[in-house]
Amino acid sequence: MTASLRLHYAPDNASLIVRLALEELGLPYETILVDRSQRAQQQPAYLRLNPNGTIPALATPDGVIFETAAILLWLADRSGQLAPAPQDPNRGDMLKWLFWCSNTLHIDLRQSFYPEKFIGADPAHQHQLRAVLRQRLQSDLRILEAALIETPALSGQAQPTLFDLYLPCLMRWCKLYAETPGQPWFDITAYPALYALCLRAERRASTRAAQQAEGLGPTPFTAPKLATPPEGSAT
Ligand SMILES: N[C@@H](CCC(=O)N[C@@H](CS)C(=O)NCC(=O)O)C(=O)O
Repeated sequence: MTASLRLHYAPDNASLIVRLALEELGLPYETILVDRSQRAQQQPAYLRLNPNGTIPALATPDGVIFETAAILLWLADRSGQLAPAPQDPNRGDMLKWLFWCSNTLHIDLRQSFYPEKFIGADPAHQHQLRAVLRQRLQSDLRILEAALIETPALSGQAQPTLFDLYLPCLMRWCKLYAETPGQPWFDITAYPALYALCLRAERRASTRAAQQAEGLGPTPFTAPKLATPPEGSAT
């Protein structure tokens, strides 16, 4: 039988967050590799799915959904899991932090991964942008840590929320891709609530499935190493 959900993914890309959600929900799905070594995300076949050329895209019976946060919200609403329902008093907190993760933290990270897309090819300009982003990311992390302390329901102890899936991946990428060689600035243990959330994530079966499928290594969120995936490449 063909699964009705098809995740267009590349290892250790934002599609990892969606994989974790699909695993957590126990939904059957297929994965289709977007071969970044061939820049498949910019080829016409993929651009027909997601005209932005960004990974992930999730093909569903309702059509293709792109944007990680939109996919997470769609899955949460359809399943009745991972997030408060529309009438729940906690819904507003979930929405505001989900949009913040996607519009602020994820975007600040994305700019530090691909400075050339935002400031051009000049290495001096890129260096300057990265320095600004480092400050921004440190501020983002302080804001996020405070939010997790002030609003504990954002994270689920027994039942994970979508933040328990989204945030560990963002923390992984802070360490792996937002630091410049020889200039470490990110220490997850400086943010105890975020650290605890990442430790919980590493104990879940959904993480084990993703570790295996994408070669994420033994401590993918608290002490990440570059992925060694069985297929495809992260960049
Ligand atoms: N706003 C997008 C961002 C996704 C994103 O940054 N994807 C990266 C991989 S982690 C990507 O597609 N990079 C390839 C490229 O930009 O060419 C989302 O939330 O889905």
